[in-house]
Amino acid sequence: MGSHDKVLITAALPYANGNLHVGHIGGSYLPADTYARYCRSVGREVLFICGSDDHGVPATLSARAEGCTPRDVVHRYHDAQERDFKGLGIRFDVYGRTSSPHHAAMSQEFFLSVNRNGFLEKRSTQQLFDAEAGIFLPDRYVRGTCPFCGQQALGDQCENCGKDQDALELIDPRSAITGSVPEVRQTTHWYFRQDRLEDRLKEWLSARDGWRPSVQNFALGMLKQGLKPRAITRDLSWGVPVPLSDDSDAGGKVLYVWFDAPIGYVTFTADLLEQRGLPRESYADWWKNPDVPIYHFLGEDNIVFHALMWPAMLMAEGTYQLPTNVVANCFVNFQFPGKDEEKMSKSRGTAVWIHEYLRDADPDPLRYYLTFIAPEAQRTAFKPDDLMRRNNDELVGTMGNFVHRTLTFVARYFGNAVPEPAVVTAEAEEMAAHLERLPGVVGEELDAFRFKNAVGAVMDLARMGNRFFDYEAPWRQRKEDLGRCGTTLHTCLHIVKALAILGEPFMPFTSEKIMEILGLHPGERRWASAAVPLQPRRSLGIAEPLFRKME
Ligand code: B3M
Ligand code: ZN
Repeated sequence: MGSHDKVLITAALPYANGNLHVGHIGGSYLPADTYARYCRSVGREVLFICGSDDHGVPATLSARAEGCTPRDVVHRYHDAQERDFKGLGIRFDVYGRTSSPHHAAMSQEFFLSVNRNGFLEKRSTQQLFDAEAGIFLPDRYVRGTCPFCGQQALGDQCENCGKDQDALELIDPRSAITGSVPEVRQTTHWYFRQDRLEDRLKEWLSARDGWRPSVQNFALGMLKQGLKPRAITRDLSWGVPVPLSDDSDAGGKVLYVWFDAPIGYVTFTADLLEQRGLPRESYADWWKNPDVPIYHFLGEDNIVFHALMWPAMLMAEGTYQLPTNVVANCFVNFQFPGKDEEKMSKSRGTAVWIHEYLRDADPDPLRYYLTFIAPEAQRTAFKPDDLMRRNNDELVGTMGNFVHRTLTFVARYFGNAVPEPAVVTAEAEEMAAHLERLPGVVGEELDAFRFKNAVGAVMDLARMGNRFFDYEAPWRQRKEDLGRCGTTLHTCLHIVKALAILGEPFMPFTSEKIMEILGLHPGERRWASAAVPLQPRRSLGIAEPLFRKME
C-alpha cells in the first residue's frame, strides 16, 4: 500500500443511547484513532469522521424506559460520548449527529437516487405488531431465539453468530416493549433489491486485497447463502422520513436506521468541510474520488452492514467509491481474576465505563493496554489485573524508566543539553541503523492494521534502550571516557525522540509530554523524523514522570 495524499477514515457511529465502555473503544475507535494519527504523522491529509447514530430502536427504547423523547436521549448521550472520546484522546475531525436536518436531506437524496436507479421496490408484507403498545415491532423491538445458532437474538441481528435476522423467523418472539407475544399484521415497505447486486458484490469482495481474512470470508459466506431483498423503511415516528410523501403508503414511515446511518459518514464530511469554509458539495472530492482510500473501522457485529449492505447501497446509488477496507475487530470480553471470560454487560457489572476509568486514571495506559489486547483475529479479554501489571511493568518500569533515566542523566551531567556524539562506537551505530529502519517497520504494520505488532515494536525499542543504557553504563563512562559517555546519551536521546514520535498514535498524551521536553517543533514531530537524532548542544526542558503506578 503506497502513501496517498488524502485518506478517509471512519469509525462506526455509536448509538446515542448509553455510555461507552472499553469494549467499544478497543473494537473500533482506538484503532481508528491510532491509524488516523499515524496517517497525519506521515503527512497524509486525513479526514477522520464519526458522530452519533441517533435513530433506530435503541434511542426509542431508552426514551420509553426513561419517560422522555428520543431527542432528549440522543442529545444527552451524544454529549457524554463525545466527552469520553475527547478524554481518551480520540480526535475526530468532526463528530456529527444523524438527527440533524442536513443528514435527513442527504439520506433522502440518496434514497431517491437508489429508487431512480431501479433498486427499490414497494412490497406488501407481514410484520410483528404489539397490540398492547399499538405499534409495529421492527428490528430490536423483538427478541427471540436465533434460528441459526439457538441463542437469544434481537429482531434485526444475532449478536452471537452475527447473522442478520428476519424478525418473523425468530423462534418464540416477544415484544421488547411490553414482553407480550406479538401478532402478525400486514403493512407496506420499500425493499432494497440488493439481491440484484450479488454478482457484482461477489466479484468486488473476492478481489479485495489486504482485508482481514475473517472479514472477507464472513462477507463472502453471507453472499453464498444469497442476499434477500431487504426492507429499508419502518413504521415508526423517530427517524428520517421516507421522502415520497405524495405516496399514500409513505406517510408515517421512516428509513431503516442501517440505511441512513452509513450515509452519516458522508453528511458529517459535508458538515466538516462546511465548517472549514468549503461548499458542502465538496464532500464529493473525498467520497467520489478514486484516489482517496476509504477505511471503515468497526466491531464484528457491524461487518455485514459495512462489507455487504453499504457497498450494495453505494453500487445502487452509482456515483460513490466503494470502501478500500473494512477493518473490523472482534468483541472484547471481560475477565475477573480467577473467573471465566464473559461478555461485557451493564447488568452483571462486567463493563468498564470510560467516564469512570477517566475519573481516577490516565488515558494512555488504557490505550496502550487495549492495543495490546486488540481483538484483531479473535475475541480477547479485558483483565483489570493485567492492565495494572502492564502499566506498572511496561509503562512505568520500562518506558517511563528509560526516558526518565536518560533525561535526568543529561540534566545532571551534560547541563541539560544534547551531548556531542564524540566517539563512534559499533553499538551506537547499530542502534542508529535500527532507528533508521524502525519508522518503516512500524508504519508497515500500521498500514496493514496490525496494531498489536506495531505497539509491540515501540515497546521493544524502550527495552532495547534500557539494555543499551545498562550495557554502556554511562555512570562509569562519565568518569572513564566522557566522549563515549556523550555518544551513549546522544543515542539514548535519539531513542527517546523515536519513542515519542512512533509512540504518538498509541499514547498521544505521553508523547506530547516527551516532545515538549525535547522541544520538538512540528516538522520534527513527523514520522520520518524518528530516524533523525537530535542536534547536539540543543537544550532540553525539565523531565517529569510520564506514568503513574496503579494499585
Ligand atoms: N450504530 C451499531 C453500533 O453502534 C451502529 C453503527 C452504525 S455505523 C454506520 O454498534
Ligand atoms: Zn445466531
